[in-house]
Amino acid sequence: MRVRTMLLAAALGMAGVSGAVAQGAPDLPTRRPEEAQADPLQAFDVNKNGKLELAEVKSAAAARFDELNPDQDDSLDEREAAPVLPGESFRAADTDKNGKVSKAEFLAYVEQMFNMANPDGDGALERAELDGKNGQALMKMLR
Ligand SMILES: [Ca+2]
Ligand SMILES: [Ca+2]
Ligand SMILES: [Ca+2]
Ligand SMILES: [Ca+2]
Repeated sequence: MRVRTMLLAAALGMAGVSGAVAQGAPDLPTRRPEEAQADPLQAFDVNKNGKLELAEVKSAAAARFDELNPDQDDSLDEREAAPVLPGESFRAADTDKNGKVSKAEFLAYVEQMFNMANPDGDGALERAELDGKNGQALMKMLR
């Protein structure tokens, strides 16, 4: 009886362990991109110095622009830009007021947002700046 109970416990224990492993395994491929999404610093910090320089932010913004512009006509109309430039921000970014946001306009707007998020003016966004309101608004535009 005693042995049987122990065997049963061992069997249950093993089932528990293998169950956890089986559950963990399918998560692994998706976990890393999710972490990168949750942490823009890791996702965009190309030179791995723990902060985001303007060049890193701009190259991420340029990639995002291309992603939003499948027709490749070098500008975003209001509908294409909606995920990153809703309403007023679209008109603010469209500096020549032609109803479209070109890549140059988009990058100029991103640079303004970068400067707002970087009050110490040291050319890079540190963790605390990224976590601030302006830093988070900027990061939302990049993914
Ligand atoms: Ca960096
Ligand atoms: Ca377009
Ligand atoms: Ca324009
Ligand atoms: Ca800074």
